[in-house]
Amino acid sequence: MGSNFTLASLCLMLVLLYMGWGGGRVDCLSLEEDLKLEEEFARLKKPAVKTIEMDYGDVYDCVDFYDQPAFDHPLLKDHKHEYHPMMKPSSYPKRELFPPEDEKSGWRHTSMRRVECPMATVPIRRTTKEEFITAKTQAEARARINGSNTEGRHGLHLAIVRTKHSSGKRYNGGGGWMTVEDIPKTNDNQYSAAQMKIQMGADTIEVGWMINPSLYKDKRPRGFIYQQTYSWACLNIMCPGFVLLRSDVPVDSLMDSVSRYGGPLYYCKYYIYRDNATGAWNLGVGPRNITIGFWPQRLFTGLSNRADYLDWGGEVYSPPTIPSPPMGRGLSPRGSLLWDASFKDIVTINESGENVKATGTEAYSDASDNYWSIDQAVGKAPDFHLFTYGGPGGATGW
Ligand SMILES: *[C@@H]1O[C@H](CO)[C@@H](O)[C@H](O)[C@H]1NC(C)=O
Ligand SMILES: *[C@@H]1O[C@H](CO)[C@@H](O)[C@H](O)[C@H]1NC(C)=O
Ligand SMILES: *[C@@H]1O[C@H](CO)[C@@H](O)[C@H](O)[C@H]1NC(C)=O
Ligand SMILES: CC(=O)N[C@H]1CO[C@H](CO)[C@@H](O)[C@@H]1O
Repeated sequence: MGSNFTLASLCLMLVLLYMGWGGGRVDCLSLEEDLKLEEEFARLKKPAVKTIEMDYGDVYDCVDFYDQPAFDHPLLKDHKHEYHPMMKPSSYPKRELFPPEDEKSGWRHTSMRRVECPMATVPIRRTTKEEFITAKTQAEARARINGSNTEGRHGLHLAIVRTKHSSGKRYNGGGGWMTVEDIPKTNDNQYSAAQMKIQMGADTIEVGWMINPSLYKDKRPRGFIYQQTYSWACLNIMCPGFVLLRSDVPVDSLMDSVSRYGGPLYYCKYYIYRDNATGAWNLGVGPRNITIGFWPQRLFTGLSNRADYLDWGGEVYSPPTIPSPPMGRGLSPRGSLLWDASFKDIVTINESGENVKATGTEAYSDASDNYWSIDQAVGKAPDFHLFTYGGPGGATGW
């Protein structure tokens, strides 16, 4: 459809996407809403210094650091010269707990595809308007839930390990290793993901990988980020806020290797930590925790300080009338690293900025006929705090 995408086709698409959301709430976009969407989509187009086509089909525009979408944010646009592409976190969390990669243990780090953009530019994946609408619809469903409370109209389900609100603890972030899985039964308009989330009040940051055929036109896992504040909720960098730093690591990298039954297991590592000097939330990925960017403190009200909630685990989305997709390995977990999708070495960063194994957590699923998580709690090296999760899916309704 591309540029001759009409109002009528947009309406039809939204009716299809929102089908069953009842009450005639979102039957069709008003002209005003369509103009707003058109404007948001147009704003994402940035002048490219160079364009790179990947062998698997994704196209990246290398955009000058100062032209990136982050700086369209009303709270950032007058401050962009406080930021520069060579920025580094002012400090890192203390007490490295992460085990070194160990071939003998049967798990390996998945490779994340790099993009060779020139220095001082950042890679931004080109999206079509249909992909933009898909991502927006999914982000809006995501924004309807608060923490792990999925009550209400959404089509989103979780099987996670979470911190308890009642603990009263405050966190400077968290991290963990998550297996990367192949989930071929994820259909159009659905996604199946593994994620880590931090939250305070309405502000949420989520990172991980997802299989999302309508967004990526294939069923391969890619990294993702999600941000939610009182004014925005979006996937990746489809709304302003996240400042990309690296010219070679996009937020939505393709992950080449997926885990197999009986091994080898492929993991990716994610890390979100609050910079003590600037209040920004840094995103680190990979075995050497490369900082790929950050969310500046100015964006947030809740997360302008520390987080009070974290969770890790599987997340799926489906329009509520369509049975939800499988999660993890697509079977109920047995509590075995070889047979289940898993997270290992989940950590929180405590108030003094030190990595600690996540303690006082609980397993939770909102659709306990379809998805489960088994929290094996705090253990020894090399897995530390481990849990497994997954399920065949098939949930419909809210
Ligand atoms: C989300 O839930 C938490 C804990 O129950 C609560 O403190 C917070 O205000 C809620 N946030 C929103 C936006 O409803
Ligand atoms: C953070 O963790 C370290 C290491 O376990 C501990 O020594 C320190 O007291 C903790 N800080 C807080 C505020 O709990
Ligand atoms: C933040 O920095 C201050 C001053 O350098 C230091 O005293 C404090 O321990 C740091 N806090 C964290 C969480 O790193
Ligand atoms: C946990 C953590 O952040 N570890 C390392 C991340 O990378 C920096 C820079 O390479 C190290 O100094 C940290 O120890």
